[in-house]
Amino acid sequence: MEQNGLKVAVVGATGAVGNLMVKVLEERAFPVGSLKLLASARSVGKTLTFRGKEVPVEELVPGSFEGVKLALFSAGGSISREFGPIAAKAGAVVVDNSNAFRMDPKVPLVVPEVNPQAALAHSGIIANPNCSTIQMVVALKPIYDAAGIRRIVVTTFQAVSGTGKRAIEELRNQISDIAAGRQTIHMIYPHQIAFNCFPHIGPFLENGFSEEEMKMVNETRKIFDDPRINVCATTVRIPVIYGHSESVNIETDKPISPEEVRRLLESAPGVRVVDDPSKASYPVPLDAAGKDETLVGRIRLDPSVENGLAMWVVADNIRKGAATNAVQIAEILLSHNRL
Ligand code: 25A
Ligand code: L14
Repeated sequence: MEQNGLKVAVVGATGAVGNLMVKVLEERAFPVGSLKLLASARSVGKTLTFRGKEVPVEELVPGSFEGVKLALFSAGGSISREFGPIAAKAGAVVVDNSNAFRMDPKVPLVVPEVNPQAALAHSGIIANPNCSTIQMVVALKPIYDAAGIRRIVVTTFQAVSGTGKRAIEELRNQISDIAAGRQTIHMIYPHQIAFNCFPHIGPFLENGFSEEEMKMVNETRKIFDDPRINVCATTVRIPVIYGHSESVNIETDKPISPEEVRRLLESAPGVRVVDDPSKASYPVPLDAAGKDETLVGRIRLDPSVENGLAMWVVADNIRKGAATNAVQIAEILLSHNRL
């Protein structure tokens, strides 16, 4: 079975991100020899289609990783903390999509367009950053290299798919309930999300920021390996299913014009510039959904500070923000014969 490829496991395969990981492995022709789909006992009996074949979902147990070379995890932090080290000990390289190991100094935090080399320094576990951080740093990397970045002020407009399948259902159900004149119910979110928005993603911390906001601060510094970058984030949930949008204001060390930024971004990996506002051309989540690129537009000077720039960044949060980024990390290892 494995002579034509590697044994690959997907943990959390029945979830919103895990499902897409399976699809992205197929789309990108990743050399999978055999695929192990793992989830909780609740999902045993389900199957997923991979390369036209039905693959059964198995229960995740400590013995699941025998012979596995690559394990993609997306079943939440507690599962990663418990089973990530077990998979690594069994000889797999773990690419973990949860928050469990991201700030661990021994664990690389990788966005292939920004710090691909960091992936090679792993000791069994590599962390996939938060979706909001990934798309922002993909867009900022060319500017960082050309002019330095000292401060970022970002406001996000985040899709419900980041929270998982049950949040997608909650938004859909509320929309049908409203259309039918029924009362809405909310179980996943603290408020009705249909026809609403709220600045509340993850729990709030003592400093007044939410966990999601502090992920953007800390992960950005780690990925750029630059503790000097100041970040102030406000993260907002909006009633969109796929695709996070971000209003990003930056202060660079050196002056750089919007024209130069546009030129740099036009040749940057993983980026597509969509920036002709007079024709109503700017990134929107419905255009980013289902694609792997980070869309950037509304690039303009911010005259309120020295060396200020403003822009609008949109990407599919469960593709580039999760599944695609994880598979790209595995591709880096593969290209260095490290799998
Ligand atoms: O544990 P945490 O940190 O609080 O977070 C867990 C959450 O992280 C989400 C994930 O959403 C989950 O809700 N998540 C993952 N990656 C993310 C990302 N990048 C992310 N959120 C944001 N950004 P999900 O529903 O898409 O994925 C859940 C997957 O994890 C598997 N899983 C859960 N517990 C497990 C486990 N696998 C192994 N062992 C465990 N103990 C989960 O499998 C799914 O693959 P499942 O079998 O539990 O779920 C199958 C179906 O059941 C639904 N469901 C989930 N939770 C419940 C539920 N139904 C009823 N009650 C529940 N409590 C799922 O919708 C799925 O369809
Ligand atoms: O840390 O609910 O990767 O949208 C990002 C999305 C946490 C949950 C992470 C959401 C997740 C968040």
